[in-house]
Amino acid sequence: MKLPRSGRALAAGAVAVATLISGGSMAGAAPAADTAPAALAAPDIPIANVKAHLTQLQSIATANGGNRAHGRPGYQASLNYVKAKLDAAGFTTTVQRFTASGRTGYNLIADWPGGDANQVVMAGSHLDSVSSGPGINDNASGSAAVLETALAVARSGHQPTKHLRFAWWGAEELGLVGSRYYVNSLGSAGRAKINGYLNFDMIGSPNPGYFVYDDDPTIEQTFQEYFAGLGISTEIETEGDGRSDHAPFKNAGVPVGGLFSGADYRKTSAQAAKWGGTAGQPFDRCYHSSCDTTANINDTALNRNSDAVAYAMWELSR
Ligand code: DTR
Ligand code: ZN
Ligand code: ZN
Repeated sequence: MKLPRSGRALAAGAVAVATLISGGSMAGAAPAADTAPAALAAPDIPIANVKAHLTQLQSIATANGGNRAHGRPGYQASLNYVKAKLDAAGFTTTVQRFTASGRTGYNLIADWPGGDANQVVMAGSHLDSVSSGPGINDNASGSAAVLETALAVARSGHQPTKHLRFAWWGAEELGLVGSRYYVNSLGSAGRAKINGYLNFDMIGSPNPGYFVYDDDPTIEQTFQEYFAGLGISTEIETEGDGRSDHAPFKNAGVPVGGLFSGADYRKTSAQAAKWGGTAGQPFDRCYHSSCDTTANINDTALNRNSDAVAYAMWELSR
């Protein structure tokens, strides 16, 4: 985890304060659990773990007709994989059923026990692929990053002030069907409890850009702080208003944000100069294609964006 310098100093200072309060040694002995505040800094999200999820989701697609699409066995197997990890880690999981295009679809919701139920911070990604391919960048990348962030919460025993909820949506590729079904099912009282929804759809593009949604200024600023700490200049995401699962939340008045590494638009020379990669080529030339496999991922972008997911969830749920 490469925290922004300010974040590192804060985290170090806070740990020092916690250690001194609890009488621990600055030598790194963990302060007594009953006195230590919740960890102030998000942990590193191991890219090896995120990639291991991609490998599993690729295997699932390969074993199920080459895709993980809505209404197909590959989607159900993908959901079962993610759910099993979360159940084993202590999350309260719920599978929400809906119908789209005559087939049954499913959302997976995972609540981390604790925190203020009236202040919910959510991270979500669509888990379905198109029928033409395994959908590893679109969107196993987001699904794996959100899963590994949830598992990092469990590993650390993190207990933030606000309540943490994670979601994997079905039938996004059919028109945001699963996320819209969820937002509608919440009702106005349920929607009012959601402080923010963070969306991650395509965050490992092979010719990556670093785009931040500009819908809610606080969420946007949180992501920009993280990338500033890495010395990365981001751009506002302009390709997707309404094109992913944040849209139903935004339309219902919930503050939203998220990250995007690019799809079928082409990288400009100016973008290649600051981000690397190839100008004149799409950010993801395998968008919605059979070549969207585990070979269609830029590890650096996936690593940075996965760490940004954790940074934002920790910062926004304090
Ligand atoms: N609609 C998404 C891909 C996508 C295209 N533009 C954006 C912008 C922001 C997020 C996602 C997207 C899909 O095909 O799943
Ligand atoms: Zn797609
Ligand atoms: Zn997508």
